[in-house]
Amino acid sequence: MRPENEALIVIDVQNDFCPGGALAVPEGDVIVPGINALMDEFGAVILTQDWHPAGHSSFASSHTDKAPYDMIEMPYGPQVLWPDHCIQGTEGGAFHDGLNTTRADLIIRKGYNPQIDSYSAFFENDQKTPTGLVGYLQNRDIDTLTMVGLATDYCVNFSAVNAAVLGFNVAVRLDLCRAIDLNGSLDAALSGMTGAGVQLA
Ligand code: VGL
Ligand code: ZN
Repeated sequence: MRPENEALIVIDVQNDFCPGGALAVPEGDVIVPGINALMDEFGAVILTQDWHPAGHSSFASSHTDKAPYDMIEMPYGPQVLWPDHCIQGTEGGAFHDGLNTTRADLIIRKGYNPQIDSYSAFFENDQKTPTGLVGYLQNRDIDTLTMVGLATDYCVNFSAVNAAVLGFNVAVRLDLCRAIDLNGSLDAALSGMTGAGVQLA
């Protein structure tokens, strides 16, 4: 069954977030077969792709005297600085080879604005600038979302919380996500998602 009001949103299953990548998430690749299998149960499949220009402001290398995983204050709030990752057009930014991209109805790219990071599939990290995904879902009368992918505590978390606040029914399949887990970020994400009304499955 593929209910037309239900979408599977696959977050950032890209080479740089998998073992061997620039911002490797432990076991990031292990979830790929399960995600492919789950696609059969949804009327819509949407992939997101972290897609940064070289020199992006979220990269530690773009700031003097900063190292990966340091925090800085951006005009829109605190921001973790990352290793260079998911640069537009690179192999690291490409989807994992095993991911079924054929089934995708829409691929939404994010993080292309040099000045603002974008963890969420819905809004950039200023929590204001839209990616366009809300309009797409509303136009297709999709009201129920299941999220899977990388990383549980960053892009999945921000996408799920934004979706719940926007009024979508949202579930996260934790068995098909993997986390970065930086300074307690996974526990914070799990309680944040629960508090926002996201179903953790
Ligand atoms: C992500 C850090 C930086 C993610 C993306 O996909 O969770 N994390 N860019
Ligand atoms: Zn990124």
